[in-house]
Amino acid sequence: MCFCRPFELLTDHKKSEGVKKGSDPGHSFAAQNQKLDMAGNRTFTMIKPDAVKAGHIGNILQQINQAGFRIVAMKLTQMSSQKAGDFYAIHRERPFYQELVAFMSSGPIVAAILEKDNAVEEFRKLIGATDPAKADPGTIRARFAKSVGENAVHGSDSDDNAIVESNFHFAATERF
Ligand code: DAT
Ligand code: MG
Repeated sequence: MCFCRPFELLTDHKKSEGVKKGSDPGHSFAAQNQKLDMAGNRTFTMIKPDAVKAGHIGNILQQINQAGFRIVAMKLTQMSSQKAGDFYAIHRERPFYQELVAFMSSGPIVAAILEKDNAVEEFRKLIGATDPAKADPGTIRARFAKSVGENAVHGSDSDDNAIVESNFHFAATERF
């Protein structure tokens, strides 16, 4: 099976940042359907290696469920440094890029697609600011993150990126 087919669907996502094309476990036709399915009500998340190592998977998923998100897809997986580099390609010029890629490939993560009305914005509120020291009390990052670099969870920053990032990690047959 080849996952290297160019990902034409995504070329019109001018606002899309980060994830490189061509790393699609969902394949092009499936991805096209997912694009229709996801508009506005889905986001993509990762529970990052720090939080997985610290044993916070259960507590974080509980908080996500209690906030009204439905889990559409979920897996425990580990990104290679190549894959983490592709996922965060938008940040490649930033001084913390190497550190970010090393950290995100350092151990297992939980990747998931989540569903709720206005999912991207609602999930960003639930996780709090990038720097846990600035995150509102009770947010996932305030509760579980160690530092700005090791901040427990990822959340997509736009509907377009939610689609791109979901397609990066999940095939159509892995979504329910
Ligand atoms: P967010 O994850 O809140 O969307 P971002 O997209 O600006 O934040 O950055 C992506 C990740 O990069 C972030 O979750 C952790 C890391 N990062 C951001 N700013 C950093 C910094 N100043 N030092 C180290 N890592 C940083
Ligand atoms: Mg971001």
